[in-house]
Amino acid sequence: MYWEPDKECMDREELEQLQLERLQSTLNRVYAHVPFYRKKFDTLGISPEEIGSLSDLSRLPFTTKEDVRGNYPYGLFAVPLREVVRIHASSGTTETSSVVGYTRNDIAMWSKLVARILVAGGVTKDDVVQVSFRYGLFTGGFGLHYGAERLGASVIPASSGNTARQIQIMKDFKTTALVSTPSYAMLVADTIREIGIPVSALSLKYGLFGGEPWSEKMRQEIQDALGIVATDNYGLSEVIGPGVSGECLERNGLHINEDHFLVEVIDPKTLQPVPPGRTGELVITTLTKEAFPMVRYRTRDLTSLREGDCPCGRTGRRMSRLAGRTDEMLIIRGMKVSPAKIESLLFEIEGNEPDYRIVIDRKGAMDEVTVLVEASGDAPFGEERRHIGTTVETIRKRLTHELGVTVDVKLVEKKALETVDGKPMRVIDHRKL
Ligand code: DLL
Repeated sequence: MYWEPDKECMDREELEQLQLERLQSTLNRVYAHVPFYRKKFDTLGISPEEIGSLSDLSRLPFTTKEDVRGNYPYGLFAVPLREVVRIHASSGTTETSSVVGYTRNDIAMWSKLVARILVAGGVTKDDVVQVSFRYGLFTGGFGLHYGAERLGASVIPASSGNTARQIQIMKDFKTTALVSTPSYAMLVADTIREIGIPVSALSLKYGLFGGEPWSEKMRQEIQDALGIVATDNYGLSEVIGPGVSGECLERNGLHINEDHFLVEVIDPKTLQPVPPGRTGELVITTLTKEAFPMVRYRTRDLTSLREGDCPCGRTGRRMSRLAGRTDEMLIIRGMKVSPAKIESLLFEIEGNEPDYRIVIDRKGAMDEVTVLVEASGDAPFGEERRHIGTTVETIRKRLTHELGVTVDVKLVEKKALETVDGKPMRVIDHRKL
């Protein structure tokens, strides 16, 4: 089953011709409307007209997360705000987040690509789809919602949280497909077990999960506990949100929507392309986006391109499930949290940099974050005990507010945080992902 068979099963040569045309129009668009790109191209002495083949792409500069942040909030938009009908942002509420915009055409295209992914994962218009991604600035909720609606399924915008109620809805409304982060699906599975509802009382058939890494073992657990077929789908705000790639029911790699995204996999050190099958950093160029086009965006996500055809008949190349990231970005309950951000917040609060450690645990299905902060002699941590409670509370509130995830803060004795080879262990992740 396909959503757009003519596009999803396109002949390779025809696809590459389409990609080239779309690449050229994207380059013209950014050169004309985004000073950041124009400056970069001019500095390198490249004009969009010179890009005459897909292999010329490697002459263009990369775009990084820092570039996006540096242009906060609207600097990389290629259309005036009056043409933007939706704004999303990656995790974080300050200038450290990426703000992205969509025109009406972008929303239509996005919905279509998400519909493709839902269909690849087994969903049809006869399904009742419960979207348990957060609705808000995060692209997960609205992205999947619009895609499922476009497909014609009956969509329940459950959003995340209140799991017992979600399960009640699932049972009463006869939900057939659950769409969420894999960790939320685990929580649903655990809660069902706790409440004592037999899986046979539910109508679930499919689960479409993404937004964070998850293992094959976790897939197996979710499938067994919920009696569903679970597929993985991938995307990121800077490129569009969900809808970049997704598994079909064969579950042997994620089909990339290559008529809308040009992908490269590079060695993050040499920045040279790596051959298919080899793991490297995924780099994406958008081909049809109007409001927020991206040229050679370094995703920091590690994957490899798969060789060979997929029995499902789709010709879009497949990428392997993610093998991690090149940076230290932590994904906690689907929220992206950077240790560097925690460090700079501690610095801001304290005026000097305390020793700290970030500890992540998974209790049941939920991620829990604790920041251990070392008391120092001169900073407020070292002051009398009565001040300590206030300091800890200040840090806890500030981190929770800025990071968008609840953080527990504990003060530890001076020099209590042991080191390895003299190096601090900043992050300890006890989750087995
Ligand atoms: O997480 C978009 C999304 C929402 C994708 C819902 C799929 C489903 P961001 O918040 O910008 O956007 O985070 C993007 O999340 O660079 C990856 O590191 C990670 N990520 C997303 N999907 C997967 C996945 C959304 N299937 C960042 N497996 C990306 C592993 C994933 N990591």
